[in-house]
This record gives sequence, C-alpha cells and structure tokens, in this order.
Amino acid sequence: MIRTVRHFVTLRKSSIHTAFSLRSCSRSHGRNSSQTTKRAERFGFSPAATSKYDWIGPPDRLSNLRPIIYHIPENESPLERELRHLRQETEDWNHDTVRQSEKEEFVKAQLAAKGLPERDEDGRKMTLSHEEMAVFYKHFLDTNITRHATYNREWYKRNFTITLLMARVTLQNTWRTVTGQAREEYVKNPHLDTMNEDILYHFSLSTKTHDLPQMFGDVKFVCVGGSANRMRIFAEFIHEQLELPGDLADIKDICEGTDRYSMYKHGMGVPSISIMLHELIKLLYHARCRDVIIFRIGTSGGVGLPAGTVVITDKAVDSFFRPQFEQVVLDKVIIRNTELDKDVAQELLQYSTELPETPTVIGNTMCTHDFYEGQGRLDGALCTFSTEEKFEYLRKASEAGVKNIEMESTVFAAMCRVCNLKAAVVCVTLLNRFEGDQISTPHCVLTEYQQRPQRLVAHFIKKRLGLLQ
Ligand code: R2B
Ligand code: URA
Repeated sequence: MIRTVRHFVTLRKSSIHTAFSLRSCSRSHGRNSSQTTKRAERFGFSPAATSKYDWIGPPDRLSNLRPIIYHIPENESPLERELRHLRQETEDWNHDTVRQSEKEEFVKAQLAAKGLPERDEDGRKMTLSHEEMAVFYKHFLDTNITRHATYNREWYKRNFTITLLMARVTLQNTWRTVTGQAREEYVKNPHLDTMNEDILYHFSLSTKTHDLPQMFGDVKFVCVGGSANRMRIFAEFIHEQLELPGDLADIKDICEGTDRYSMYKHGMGVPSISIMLHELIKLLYHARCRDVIIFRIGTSGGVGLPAGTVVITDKAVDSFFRPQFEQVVLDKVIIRNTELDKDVAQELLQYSTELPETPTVIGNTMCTHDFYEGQGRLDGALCTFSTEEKFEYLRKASEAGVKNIEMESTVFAAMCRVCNLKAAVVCVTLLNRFEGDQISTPHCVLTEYQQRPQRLVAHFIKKRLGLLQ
C-alpha cells in the first residue's frame, strides 16, 4: 500500500477542517470504524464517510507530533487492518512517550525567573536561546538515558514490523489482483468460514439442505423490491422478456418455505431490507456467483418531479442529505458510504431514452426511517412541524440534489458497496411532494407507474445479455 502525501488546498480559515490536510490513499471507499470515531472525538474532527484519504492534523501541543486519522478502505483485509491498527497504535504510543510537558515547564520556569511573560506582544510563544535550552537537553538526556534507549529500541522494532507488514499487504494485494480474487469476495465476515452449516433462516435455505451453487451459481442479475405482488409481476414480466423456457406458472418462489420474504421482496424500511441483504449476499457467496449486478426497483415520493418519473439514484443520502448510512454495531456507530455504481447508473439513464413513456432522471435519493414525519408529511398520526417548515425542508433537500424520497436506499447502497456488489436503485415517483402528501392517484395509474422501473431494468438486462441492439 503506497501512500503519497498531498495537501488540501481549499482551506477555510474558520473551519475545523483547516486543521487537517489529507493524504491520498491507494485504495478508495470511505468508512469509519469505532477506532476512527474515537480518534475523531479526540481531535474534534470527523472525515466525511465518502472521504478517501488519511487526514493529518496540526502538531500536538505536548508532543509536537501531527495526529493522523487513517482512512479505512471498505474492503479492508485482515492483514491491512492489522497494519492500520499497528500504525495507529504506534502513533498513540509515540505521542504519549514524547510529550514535551517537561520542556514546556522548563521554558516557563526560566522565563518567569527572568521576569518575562510566556507570550510576546503578538501572542507568539516566547522562547529561550539555544544555550539556555542546551542546559535543559543535557539534564533531560542525563536523567532519561535508560528511558531513551528503551524508546529507541521500541521505535525501531515497531517500524521494522510496520515495514514488513506493508510489504506483506502489497504482496497480498498484488496476488489478489493477479488471480482475480479481489472482485469475488462478496462477504466480509471471517466467522463464516468456521461454520459447518449456514442457515439462511428468512429464506428457508441452508448450505446443508440446498445445493446453492447448483441452484444459483449462474445468477448475474438480482432484482429486489418492497412488495411481494410487484415482485411476482416482475418475475413474470422478465420471464417473458427474456423468453425463458417453461410456463409462467412454473416460476417458483425460492423462499416458499417461509412467509418472511417472497422472491426478493424486501418489505418496508431499513431493518427489513438489511436482513434480506445479509442473507442474499451470503447466498451469492455460497453459490459462488460472480460479476452480479443488483437492482432495487421501488416507489418513492418525488421532490419537485411529476408523478411517474423514474429516478436512478446517484447517491443515497440520509435525512441530513449526507451520502452515508449509520449502522449501530454493538455499542458503536459505523458509518458507511452510500455511493452507487456510476457506470450502471449512466447506462440505465442512456437506455431510458430508448423506452416510451419512461421519463427518467438521475439524482440523489433520500432514505428516511419513517413514511410520515420522517418524510415531512403533514398527514401522519403525529406532526410537530408547520406547513412552512415542511416546504423549507423539501426545498433544502432539493437544493442538495435530492430528487426522491424512499426508505431503503442508504442501507442497500452501503451494504452492496462494502460487499463489492455493483448496485443500482431505480424508483418511480408516485407523487410530487411539493404538491401534497397523500397518494391519491387511481390504482390503475399507480400500477402503470410501478411498471416503469421494471421496464427500464428489464431493458438494461436484455442489453447486457446481448438480446437487443
Ligand atoms: C417506498 O414505499 C414504501 C413506503 O410506502 C417504502 O418501502 C419505500 O421505500
Ligand atoms: N414511498 C415513500 O417512501 N414515500 C413516498 O412518498 C412514496 C412512496
């Protein structure tokens, strides 16, 4: 892993960000961990989830060392993690060892003895001459000679280990790239390899009772959506579109042994889709699938767009318009990046122009944890804000590039990204939220709207399979 130091040029004087410069990192994808969060708290600075850099702070008052918040790649391997931890820990150890409080005390005492203030008229720290400081250094070295030798030994030992680890990481990454392994690991969980059987409880499938590679090994596209009925209609539609053999009646719900999910219907909201995604991603892993693209096909509320517009998500954003998803893991909050695959999104947009009655745009999708208050609706059982506040919020969302609002995109984007799955979110708007909150459009019109994302995704799949010019 080769890192280069780069300086952040757009510094804003008043902002805490001014205190930090950034280093480009050889691997992308922003993610924070509890360790990063702790450091961020300590330095009063937190890089954005999308940040792809190491962040370097100003020299510490006591140690004169610059603190670093290391970037954590989403696909960080155990070896890379070991290296990052050792570097971070070495930095903390160094900081604690070379605190210069004794030097500061000495300078203060000498200045006081001479009747001088600690700072000059311009507020700069007063210093002592080299000769005066030499007295301090001699005394310091005499009294700390053993400590110093131990520090030096430890310093060399740590740096030697870090250098070795860096070489191993580079070798490992090169090997993974050469053998193509880097792309194929959909799961990020070392515990899975130690399990005899993996029961995908909500799908009623298991690695012992089902031959997953045989059943699903050739899967290249996965489409998920919120409603069982809509997904059944989609399964029938795509069956016809791809001219698959067999009868429509033969289409089997692969989760028929459970009523939790039907064929890739994920229910409503983050918790529901996230359970489904864990098991779906493990399914792809156990089935040894390769080069899969996953689509979420859904409905949404439009932000300044007429009903019936298809929105291809660029970034999934949270209620504060941040492209990130916060997952509570044990007692920590992990922040994950929610950018989706740009190439797939652009390809979808291009294909939309070939379809009749499928007005399509690309933009940010806001994901909320509630349909009513969470989306600024005035018609829920509860409402604590005024009509003006609602419109002010929607205006802000629109200014942040939000084109539509739904309830699953952030976790969908975040999980797929961490797991190396190319993903896209394609949702139709059922109403324009600047015009109202209630979905009052006739059922048959809504049904036609809901077919629009399906048509677009089916068209994409046909193009990719070479079934269309
Ligand atoms: C869109 O529609 C559902 C709420 O009605 C929700 O699952 C979503 O994301
Ligand atoms: N789904 C949502 O989450 N919000 C809407 O306004 C419509 C569909």
